[in-house]
Amino acid sequence: MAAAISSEKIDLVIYGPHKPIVDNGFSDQFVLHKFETRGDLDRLNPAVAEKVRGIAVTYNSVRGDKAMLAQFPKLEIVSSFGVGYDHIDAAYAAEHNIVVANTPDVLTEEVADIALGLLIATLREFVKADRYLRSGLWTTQQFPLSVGSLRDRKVGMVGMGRIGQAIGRRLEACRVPVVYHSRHPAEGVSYKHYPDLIEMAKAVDTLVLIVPGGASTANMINAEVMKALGPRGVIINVARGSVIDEQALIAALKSGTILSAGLDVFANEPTVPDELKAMQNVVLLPHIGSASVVTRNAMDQLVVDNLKTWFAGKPPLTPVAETPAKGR
Ligand code: A2R
Repeated sequence: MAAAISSEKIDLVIYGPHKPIVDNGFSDQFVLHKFETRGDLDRLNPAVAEKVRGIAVTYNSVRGDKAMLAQFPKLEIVSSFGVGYDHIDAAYAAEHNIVVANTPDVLTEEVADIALGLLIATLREFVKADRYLRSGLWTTQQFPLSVGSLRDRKVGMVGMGRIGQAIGRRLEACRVPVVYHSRHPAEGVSYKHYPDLIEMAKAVDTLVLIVPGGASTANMINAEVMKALGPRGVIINVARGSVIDEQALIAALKSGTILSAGLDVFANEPTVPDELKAMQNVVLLPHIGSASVVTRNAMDQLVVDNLKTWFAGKPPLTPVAETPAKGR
């Protein structure tokens, strides 16, 4: 596929919520067609679809599924916001010679911060304590001692990639022992590797989830894993809601099969089950792992830069594994 270094205009679709860095990031060599929702996109003029060569997906609330991608016969690249790209059909893209790029690395430390913060907040009951103070109860009695503590814990990481390793570094600084489960041992990582998730769950009391979403990890944290983790068990999820069997989690939290959970992601965002919202032994965050101004700006910029780099005739900066953009 030849690069387009010419005066010819390049038609791009900007799909998803408005982002100033994306909206204003392209020179007049590009013609931008903006669609915030699937409903907007369904009104796309077929004559425009014929010309589109690149798509920026600005948030994972919109999906680059097969039906969406198939509308664009000349599509070369989809540049997607976020490190997870389970909302993009990368297998379809690979089959049709379309490159998919995501935004890894620039969010690694931010998400790792949230994971450690959520773990400590869950164990030491920050949110409950804050409510306690605001309600005026502190003036009459001390806040009850927390059952949970980081001091006597052993963490089993589920996923030991870029973000998993950044979380591991933080746990080491806290002097917490770390082991991990993934399909293959991670290169250059000295923590003990468990090829079997149940075996690891039996050996630890805390799981921190940081694997991709999608079919291969769907509901991998199920009732059996929670039972293996046991009544001191704490689960922290900064991966994808689909990784946990949410109904099994609710049942395990209610019955005391595990102690507590800290969740930044949910199966059906932004809807969160009322049963979870009613529980005292969970901390619930509205998917804010990477959600600081500085990190979100860096992610938006990388969405733009992947497209610009591609249309300058170079490989994208951060293609996903399924579409490595070889030979460019
Ligand atoms: O399984 P491996 O050897 O490919 O290790 C990867 C692991 N992983 C899995 N572990 C168990 N069962 C699976 N089916 C499975 N699929 C992947 O997850 C690796 O250790 C880790 C992914 O690491 P990275 O690709 O470096 O991703 P990063 O940047 O750490 O982000 C992880 C996820 C994103 O995909 C978003 O969903 C979320 O964090 O924000």
